[in-house]
Amino acid sequence: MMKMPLLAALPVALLACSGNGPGPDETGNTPPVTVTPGTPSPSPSASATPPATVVDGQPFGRTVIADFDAPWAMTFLPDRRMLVTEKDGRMLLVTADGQARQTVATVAVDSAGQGGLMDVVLAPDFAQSRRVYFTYSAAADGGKRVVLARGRLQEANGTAQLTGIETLWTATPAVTGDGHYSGRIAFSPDGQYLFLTAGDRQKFTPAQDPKATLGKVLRLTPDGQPAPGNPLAAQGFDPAVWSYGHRNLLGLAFDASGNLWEQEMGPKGGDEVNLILPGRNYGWPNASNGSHYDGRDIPDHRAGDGYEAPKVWWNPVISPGGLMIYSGSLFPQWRGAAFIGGLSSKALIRVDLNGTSAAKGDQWDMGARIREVEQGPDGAIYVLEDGGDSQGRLIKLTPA
Ligand SMILES: [Ca+2]
Ligand SMILES: [Ca+2]
Repeated sequence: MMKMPLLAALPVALLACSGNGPGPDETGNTPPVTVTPGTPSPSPSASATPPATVVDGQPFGRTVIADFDAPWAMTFLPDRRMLVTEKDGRMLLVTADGQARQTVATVAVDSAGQGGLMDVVLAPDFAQSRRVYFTYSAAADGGKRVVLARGRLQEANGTAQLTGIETLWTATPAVTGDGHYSGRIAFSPDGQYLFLTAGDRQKFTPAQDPKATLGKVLRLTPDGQPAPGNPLAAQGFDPAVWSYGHRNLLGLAFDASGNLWEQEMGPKGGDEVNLILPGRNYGWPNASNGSHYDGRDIPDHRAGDGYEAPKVWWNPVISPGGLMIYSGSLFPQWRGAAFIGGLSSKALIRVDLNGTSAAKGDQWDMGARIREVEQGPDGAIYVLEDGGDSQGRLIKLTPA
């Protein structure tokens, strides 16, 4: 059941053009078009990186740890327990073996469409502060927006609770619609800065608007203020902006050298892995190796167009849902590689990083939409199935 033969896996990759699947999906501006095998892919380009081979679940041994209701993100505590978010607003504290759980917070979220409780990350000083950072979508004047908040994980007599929850930052402006919130968090390796993604909310042009924080990577202090010295503040941008021209950024992670990597969903084609550099413009919606769902072309990334081109891109899309850069010992051959959870592609995807360059690695069929990828304290790779509006499993991957 969990391992699919190669022939069964191929249609999954071909259908990934649709960028969709059951449940809420982050790829589409309009209802997706199902592309049948053999349809020419849009926007062919000589710069295409070669397609990764889709293989079955090898070389992994798989252990199902637990089930959740539409899980979105997870992170490990120092003691190997886990915090897991569910779309409807629950944050759960789960034992390492998955056998016991308790709700530590129920966040008042707007969970329509792609909205809900999203990322969860520990403060760099969690051992002392017990602080937990998280993102969610909420209604506001004028529409909806993504919110960054934090609280303290307090435990007494076997009961854990997230206390003193405070809102730190909200995306502006609030706009209508239920899509492209993004909301991924990554602390800088020195712990001084909190990087956060805010998606274009399916409104396209805010990604190029200096005053909007939509379609941006933000750099904040741990208290949620725009970080001093952000690269575009003097040019009239919102002072929180670190980079811009992004679409739907569902993965953000630093590598061991301190490079910041981001992945985002393209439109019809053109999912991207980007190396995030301060002040740079990544092109959306003016440049993309994909095209609009209604068939209109978007100029591909080209040298000299003024936009940062992706280091790796996919056409057909993989619909990247989560990003982890591996540093463990169980898979020494992949230390330093990026792992991406694929939604429409129902895959785990490896991207090999080498300094500031990247190349496609394997794409393993997982038989389910993968929302989140984490490295465990044991060096195993943990994946969370999206589950759409139903159950998603937490699966531990170890060497076969
Ligand atoms: Ca995570
Ligand atoms: Ca294009």
